[in-house]
Amino acid sequence: MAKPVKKAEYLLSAPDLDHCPAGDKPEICFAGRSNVGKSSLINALTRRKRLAHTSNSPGKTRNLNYYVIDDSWYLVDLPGYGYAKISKKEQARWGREMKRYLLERKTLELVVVIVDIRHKPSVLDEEFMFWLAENGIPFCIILNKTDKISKTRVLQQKAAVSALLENMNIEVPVFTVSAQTPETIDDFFAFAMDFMQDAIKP
Ligand SMILES: Nc1nc2c(ncn2[C@@H]2O[C@H](COP(=O)(O)OP(=O)(O)O)[C@@H](O)[C@H]2O)c(=O)[nH]1
Ligand SMILES: [Mg+2]
Repeated sequence: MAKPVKKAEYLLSAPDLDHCPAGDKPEICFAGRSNVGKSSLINALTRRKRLAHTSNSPGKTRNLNYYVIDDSWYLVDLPGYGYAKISKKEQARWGREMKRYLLERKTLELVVVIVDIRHKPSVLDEEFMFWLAENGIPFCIILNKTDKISKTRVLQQKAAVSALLENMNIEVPVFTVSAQTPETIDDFFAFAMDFMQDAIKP
């Protein structure tokens, strides 16, 4: 099992790739629609209550928020996509900035696409997964908020997402978790640490 996170600190908030920290450490980013629980999962993973700001009003996080974990890697909270209440123009600008970050950030090791397990992935989610695969960007999927549905339903939803991925010819791990129960994130964390192992300098 991966060692639990010992130290987690907020570093900075970057409006775009040019304002990200020097690429001196490997990083993992959390992506997904607004309100799926990206910030809550960062708190759960680091066992901190309020490291990342969670919110009931979606679309608030406009920047890439950087956290330094155990002085050795960055965890990045990306702005949520598909938030209807901002203009099309602004959404398009974000889309471009995010794609630039995802394509050009050399130290980005893994993208974590987070989906609310209660709903089937939206067209935006599907397009995003397809785009990542097409561009050879390593990613995995977290289906969050399992506490909101029955165990049977969790399995059904996971199977549905696996079928969707198979249809797109995409082979990536799918984890089912709840930010309310941090232990459910352990499998994902072990996978992520394993994935970054070679990039992390002791
Ligand atoms: N029940 C439950 N609520 C969650 C879970 N994860 C997040 N939430 C709630 O969903 C809302 C959005 O979470 P947040 O982390 O801000 O989502 P973000 O916009 O993706 O960063 C907040 O009210 C959280 O408390 C979960 O696993 N279970
Ligand atoms: Mg957030």
